[in-house]
Amino acid sequence: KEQRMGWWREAKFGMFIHWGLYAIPAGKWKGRAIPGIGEWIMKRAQIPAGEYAMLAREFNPVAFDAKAWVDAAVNAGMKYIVITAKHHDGFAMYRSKASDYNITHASPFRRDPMKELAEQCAKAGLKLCFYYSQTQDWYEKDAVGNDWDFPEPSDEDFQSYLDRKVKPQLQELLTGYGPIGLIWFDTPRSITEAQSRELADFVHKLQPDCIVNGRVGNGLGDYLCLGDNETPATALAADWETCATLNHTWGYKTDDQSWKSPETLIRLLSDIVGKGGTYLLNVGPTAEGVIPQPSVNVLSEVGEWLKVNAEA
Ligand code: FUL
Repeated sequence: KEQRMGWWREAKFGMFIHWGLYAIPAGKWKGRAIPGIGEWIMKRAQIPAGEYAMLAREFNPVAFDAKAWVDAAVNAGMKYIVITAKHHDGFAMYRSKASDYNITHASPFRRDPMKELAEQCAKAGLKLCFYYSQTQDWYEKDAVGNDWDFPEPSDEDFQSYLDRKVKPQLQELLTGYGPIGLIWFDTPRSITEAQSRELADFVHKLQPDCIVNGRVGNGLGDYLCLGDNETPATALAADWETCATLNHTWGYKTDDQSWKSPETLIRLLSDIVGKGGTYLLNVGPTAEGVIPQPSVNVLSEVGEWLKVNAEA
């Protein structure tokens, strides 16, 4: 564990990227603004899985440029990227053989954005990491979270979803994209201790140097992951991370343009790092594949400040 934590303890500042089908509705469904975080629109508007899946046919982010994203992270002084390989909506944002519900199979785009990001990260010396929603998957009847299409699963159902989708997809992510810095699990919910351990061990077996975050559940992560946008009042003894938004959503929402100022971000970064933590700061690219320009701008101002003020 000490060995795999090395790069992360030095990194201190990373880019979180929430990108998926939810960037198409971008907060609005059938003309109605849906309150709350953008990537939760399927749940908040109780969209039937079959209807939500139709978004895949429209998803064609031709403006996606992996180098531009990596440059934005580097210019901000960030050292790693954590991108949603699969969020709660269940749609895989990479070429997956384990499930057809993925970007190269179900969308006209055909390209594998994770491959392109892996190449650019390797060139720039950034660690590439994957977000993977292990418990909630609103597309799968055997997973947790979609109680409008499917009743909540039994224990056997949930285990079969782990065996059939989660582990095969983790295997793909950990064998097809080079060295992965970290798997960022989320919302453990009802996952058992044995299942959290199974996933953590599975990751470590495939890539011993790959970290697992605290949200794998049951205290089995390599580091502590605080609540969304949470910062502690005082320094913590353990390795810990704050994940946070730039505005008020993770996934892109047209109506949320209230970006934090560079001053606020610099204050937060100094506070977090001063207390021994790591800051994972989110951007939400559009359905065209572009990180909103105001985000790029504030991040580059933070980077300028870091160049002048941070000790090597
Ligand atoms: C949460 C998720 O439910 C959000 O959608 C987001 O991914 C955030 C980082 O973690 O709890």
